Amino acid sequence: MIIVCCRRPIRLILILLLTLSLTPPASHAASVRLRFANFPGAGTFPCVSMERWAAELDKRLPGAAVVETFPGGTLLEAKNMVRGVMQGQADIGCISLAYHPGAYPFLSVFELPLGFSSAREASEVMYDIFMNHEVAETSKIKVIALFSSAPSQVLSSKPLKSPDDLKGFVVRSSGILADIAAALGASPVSMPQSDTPEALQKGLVQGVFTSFDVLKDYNFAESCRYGMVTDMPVYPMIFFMNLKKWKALSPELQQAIMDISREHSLWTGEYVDTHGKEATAWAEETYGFTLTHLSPEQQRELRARAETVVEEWVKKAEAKGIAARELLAEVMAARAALAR
Ligand code: DTR
Repeated sequence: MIIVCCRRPIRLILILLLTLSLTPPASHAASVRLRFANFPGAGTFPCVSMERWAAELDKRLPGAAVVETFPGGTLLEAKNMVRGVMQGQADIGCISLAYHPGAYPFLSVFELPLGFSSAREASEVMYDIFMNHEVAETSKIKVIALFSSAPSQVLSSKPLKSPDDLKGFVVRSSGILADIAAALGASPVSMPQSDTPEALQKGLVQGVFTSFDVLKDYNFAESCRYGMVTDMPVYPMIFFMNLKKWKALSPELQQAIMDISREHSLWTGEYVDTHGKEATAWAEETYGFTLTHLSPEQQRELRARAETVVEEWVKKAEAKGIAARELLAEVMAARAALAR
């Protein structure tokens, strides 16, 4: 505290100088510690995105936050991520919405076969539509980024030559993607991506329904030497914050977080698109990974089978109070506008 009753100005100056020298630099004084939990391993795209988010925030507002990152489920795992962040064990978390069937009736529209050709495109549509709506299902958390994986393909430990080979094929998938796998004739087993390496190793599943990045990042190419290009839906994901922690942040820090939010979401989509291509080339070189490309007719047939899940989604979403048909139309229009 500054003493204002000093008689001599020199003493006042000395006290002022002393006070200033004892006060740490502004950026340190204001530094907030943010613990960011993520469920997959450090090299996977959600974790690359997490590290980049921390770096971008520091560029935007240097020293305002110290972000401690916890990849690989070291602080929270896929299944307890939402509860853990809401209870304050971490300040920020990452989830793949498909691991929580029924919990995100609005955002689950992005798990449907809507023809997204890339994660970049899906992330942009998802981000803009989410930000334009009051979304009830996320009212108890603060969403700070939204993005998706790239379109889903089948990675397999046995050769798959045609859609008929998918019959009875035991494949890891989650959420609506699991329903789609079933509609394609496969036998889906739901589990988070982070549990899949063990399931593949133990032979509990014969393959994975996901994007190509994991061929390299989880070394799935070692056991999955074959792939089928199915171009099925993306998996939507979010970064989200504990709401109380969010509200306690300074307006400047809140602003900085939202300033980087859209650009970072789109960056993540673009990153996983590019990385998926690199991972495929790497798998071909390293393990002789081979891809089956379907004929246009076979692709149409698969798409038609996959689309049978849409009506079911509409019913479920409407039962949860979502204007499902309007939302679907809005997503399709936004996708078409981007593709133009
Ligand atoms: N398969 C989806 C999304 C996904 C794609 N690559 C990764 C890597 C790490 C975690 C998730 C994903 C999923 O399981 O969520």
